[in-house]
Amino acid sequence: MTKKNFQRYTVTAALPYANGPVHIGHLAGAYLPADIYARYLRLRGKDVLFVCGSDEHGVPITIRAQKEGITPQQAVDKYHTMMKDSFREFGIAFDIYSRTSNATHHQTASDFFRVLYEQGDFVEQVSEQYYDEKAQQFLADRYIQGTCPVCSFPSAYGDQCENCGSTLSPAELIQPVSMLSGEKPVLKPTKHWYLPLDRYEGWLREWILEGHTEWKTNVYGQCKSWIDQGLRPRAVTRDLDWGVPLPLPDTEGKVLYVWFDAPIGYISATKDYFLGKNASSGKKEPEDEAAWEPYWKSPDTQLVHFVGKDNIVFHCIIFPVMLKAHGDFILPENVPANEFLNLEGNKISTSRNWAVWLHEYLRDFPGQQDVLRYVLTANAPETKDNDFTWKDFQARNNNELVAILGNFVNRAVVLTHKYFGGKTPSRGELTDFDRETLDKLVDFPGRIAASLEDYRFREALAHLMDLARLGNKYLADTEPWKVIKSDEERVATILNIGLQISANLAILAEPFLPSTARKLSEMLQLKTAGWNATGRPDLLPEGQTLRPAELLFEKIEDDAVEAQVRKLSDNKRQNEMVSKVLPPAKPEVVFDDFTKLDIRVATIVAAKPVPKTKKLLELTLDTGLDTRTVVSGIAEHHQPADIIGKQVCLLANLAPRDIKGIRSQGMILMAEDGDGTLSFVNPEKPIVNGGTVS
Ligand code: B3M
Ligand code: ZN
Repeated sequence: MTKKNFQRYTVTAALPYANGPVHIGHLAGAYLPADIYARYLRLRGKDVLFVCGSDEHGVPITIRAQKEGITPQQAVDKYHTMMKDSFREFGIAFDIYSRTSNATHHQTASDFFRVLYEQGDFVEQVSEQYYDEKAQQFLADRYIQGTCPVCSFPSAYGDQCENCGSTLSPAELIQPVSMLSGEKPVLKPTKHWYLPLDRYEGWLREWILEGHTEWKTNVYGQCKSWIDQGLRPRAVTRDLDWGVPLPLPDTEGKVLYVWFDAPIGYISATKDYFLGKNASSGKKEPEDEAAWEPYWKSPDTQLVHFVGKDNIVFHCIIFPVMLKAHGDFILPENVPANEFLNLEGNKISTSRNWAVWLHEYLRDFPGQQDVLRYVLTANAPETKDNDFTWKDFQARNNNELVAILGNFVNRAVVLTHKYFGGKTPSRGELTDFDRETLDKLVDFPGRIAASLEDYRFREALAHLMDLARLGNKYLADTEPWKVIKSDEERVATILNIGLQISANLAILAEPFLPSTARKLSEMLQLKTAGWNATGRPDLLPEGQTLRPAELLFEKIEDDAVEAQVRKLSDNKRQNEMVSKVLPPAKPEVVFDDFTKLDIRVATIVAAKPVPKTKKLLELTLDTGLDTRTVVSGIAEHHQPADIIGKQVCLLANLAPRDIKGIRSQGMILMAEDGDGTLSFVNPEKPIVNGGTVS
């Protein structure tokens, strides 16, 4: 396929769910490559709009809200702000970071659905789905738990077993239970609207498999396998009370499926941008109502979606089918999806807290955002899953950023201050080596650009570092610090060349390391900007004064990265304890079963260890009815002296047992923590001994 010359670019990065903070996997998967690409296009003077926003609908949000005991709106408000801040801190230069719970989006998504509905693009179908009669609600797959049919794990979800990883459907779960009420759900018919993906199979084959053979192999391969397996109609509506309501009569309690509305969020965000709402770049003033349209409708706009690999099918198959069915919109030109980034050999996991959170990184490495941007790009999971390790992070900072890029620029600026009062010296006659070096410089912008335009960001960054290496080697070979003793004019030429290479680096590094590039430009007092100026050896005018030298990067010491590794293993230990101890749910009981238990409040009046045991205490209890002895296995958690006088709950009618020769009459109720420590269950205020618990 010949490359088209596009006038305009719409660059999108996946809308992250507003259900938690952002971690390095997000950054490496979609946001960094998208940002590098958008910054590069801007440097080339292209008309580019870079849009993103929070995905605020769907079950991931309602589950999070439920966990935190807040409303879905409160949850998305909280995480939207947090994510927006993290992206800004890391220099992800969206033109707009919008959100799907806003009015523009609800309107845009409803309209989109209605157009497809009116064109007859959906298939309506009634099916049986689990319903919670107590909560009076249909249950999303994630809201149903039961025993996994594959591995017998007792708390598998309706869509997946987190123990063995099997993909499930709710009907397969053994003894399904509603997570809303704990009741057994019932099957009930419900109507939904389906997008008949199967009807688009021929078109998808032609458009992707024949028309986009240039897509990354991981993306193309996934698309091919989806298409070859045969596509099935996919429901685009859900029974849920959080989302974009269906714009059809008599459909109360139904909303658009989050994966239907979320990609439309890119379009809504574009509209919001031109309406002057939430715009981050402040570039555009509110304009006429149709100003957004060329970015989504004009065939000379290149639409590019940056996503992680779990989002490929939605951006390469489902959303394009929606766009195609609608008819008014352009299709993505490319979806340069990345694979996954692992962390220290394990999959990044939010629930297991195995992650490097951006807000925590900022606290631990203030001002060092570009270091993380560098490491995540140098090690990006572009063609296969990759591993982030703190050792590699440290090594790349110390051996590459500090030792090559930072060292080169610093030498050039420091020596200029030392020998020429900080003024860019004049270039005299060039040696062959000078000419060779400058000839090489000319090639770099084109090489970096070619890699970027093919979405090979690691390679582009490697070229950039090669330019810094070229500069570093040039100074090492020409040794101006020695030559100064005999030939000041020669040193002037050497440093001029060193500074011109530095100035080129200041522009070429901008997409990758924006704050470093800014610092460097200021230090050099570089007035020229723009990609088209690069490659030239005269970006800095002779005689112009530089600012004082400032270190671009600092060494990262062992203890800083060791602390990070320790933090991760602490999280892991904590997590293993919690998941190990929590026993599975017990089978249902009836109220009569419970009333058989005679639970009473009692006071411990005496306590002593049971000889020759580690765990047992012999307790004397005033139960209000009598004074009795109970042997309890709490000696590892409580000292006798500390518990005398405490009120406890006693299972008083438990059949007596002889333990180590002592007759024990009853059992004290204890609550067990995640790490196995035991704590008394006692009334919140003093209660008369013998008071019942029910
Ligand atoms: N929110 C899934 C995710 O965060 C989803 C992406 C939407 S992109 C339109 O990975
Ligand atoms: Zn399982």
